[in-house]
Amino acid sequence: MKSYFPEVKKIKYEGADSKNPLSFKHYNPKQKLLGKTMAEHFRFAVCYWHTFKGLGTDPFGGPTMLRDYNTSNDPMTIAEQTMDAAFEFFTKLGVGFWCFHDRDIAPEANTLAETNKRLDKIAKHAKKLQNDTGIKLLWGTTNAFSHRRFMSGAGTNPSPQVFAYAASQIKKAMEITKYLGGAGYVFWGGREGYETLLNTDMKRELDHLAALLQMAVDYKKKLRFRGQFYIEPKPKEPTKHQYDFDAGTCLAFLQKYDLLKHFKLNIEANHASLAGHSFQHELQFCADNGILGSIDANRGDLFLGWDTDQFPTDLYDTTLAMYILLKDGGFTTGGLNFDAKLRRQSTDPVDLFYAHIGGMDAFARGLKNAAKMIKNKRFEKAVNARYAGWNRTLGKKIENGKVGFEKLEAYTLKNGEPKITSGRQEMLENILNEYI
Ligand code: XLS
Ligand code: NI
Ligand code: NI
Repeated sequence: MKSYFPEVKKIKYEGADSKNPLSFKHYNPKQKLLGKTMAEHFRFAVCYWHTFKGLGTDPFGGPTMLRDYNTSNDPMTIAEQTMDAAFEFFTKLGVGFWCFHDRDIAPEANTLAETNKRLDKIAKHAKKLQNDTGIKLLWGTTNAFSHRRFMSGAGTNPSPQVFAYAASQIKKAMEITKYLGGAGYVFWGGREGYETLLNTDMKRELDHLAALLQMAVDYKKKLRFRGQFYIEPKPKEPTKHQYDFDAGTCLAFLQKYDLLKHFKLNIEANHASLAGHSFQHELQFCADNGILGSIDANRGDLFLGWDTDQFPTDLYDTTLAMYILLKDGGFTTGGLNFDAKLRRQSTDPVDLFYAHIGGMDAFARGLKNAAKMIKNKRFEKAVNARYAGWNRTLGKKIENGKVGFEKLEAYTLKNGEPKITSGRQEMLENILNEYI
């Protein structure tokens, strides 16, 4: 088979002293920490859309990245060659998983029936490559946002005909995901949101979105697809108000429409920051509510207000994310998907390797740091000490509902001014630096 990355051999772990940029310095898939290998902890996945279909375009210019697999005049030849290149890349990088949108792997044809035929053909090819390489599908999803028919949303579109089209597309994407043994299926509400209330019935749109998800739940049962469903929050872009704003908004939506038992969340770092939250905040919120499912790893830019989807390199972020994930028990069906893209000027195929190696090493360092933080219990002890009052008489009575306003007033009148205790933030930040 033709090689699309001939200059790269299988990436190996060479240790922190290696000067080889095409090696892992920290990600050692076989190294065990807290009872699991690094590979088991992360379940790393490569995304198909940015990595193989994103070629450096931005609103001001076309592709900058020329790829050998992208040169044919026939769209299905391109699709097959891209799939070959993708599996060569996954294998050389040494990840266990991949993720895709239906429209990433096979281009749309003139009718839905023709498009579905193309999908079947390419899925067959993908299945063979999965079998040959042992690489698995972390999750599949639907692109119901790029085509012009979806300009006003998919499930939240004012037109029931567009709703029907979206439903048909999701049905097929779920079937393909099941066929490829996907461990999950993601719903990212591409254009589920609005620009102006002058033309929008928000309540009705949200009812429709819930109806679409309920249909997906029903069909999942019928299909006997056992993968986990995820919703991926994002506050804005492409629309001004996206309905899946953040983890809290998604939780309320799922509760309101009685869908909570069928979904977990897929938390993306850059979406968290767009919502005005830290990545860690969103992860902790999910952990606290039992809905932490999977992660889209990337990062934004402090000075840019959109989803820049850069590769993660910040060790504070990776350390704190892994700390929360480990304390939550780690991934089950989920994994760590690099929903990240090369910068427009990183034009060479080899740049894809540098980017992913950097992300995997940054997370490996985060994992090692977090494992130490968990073993040493310094933060755990500090938090426990801060809340210790809740384990004593007064705190217990409040937590157990044994007292009300009158008894608390009597207590306060008797005991006077509460004792003030320092939060010790700077000291704790200094301790965190000892681990980084
Ligand atoms: C876009 C989203 C998208 C989802 C999958 O901002 O991150 O890539 O992960 O549809
Ligand atoms: Ni994403
Ligand atoms: Ni994104």
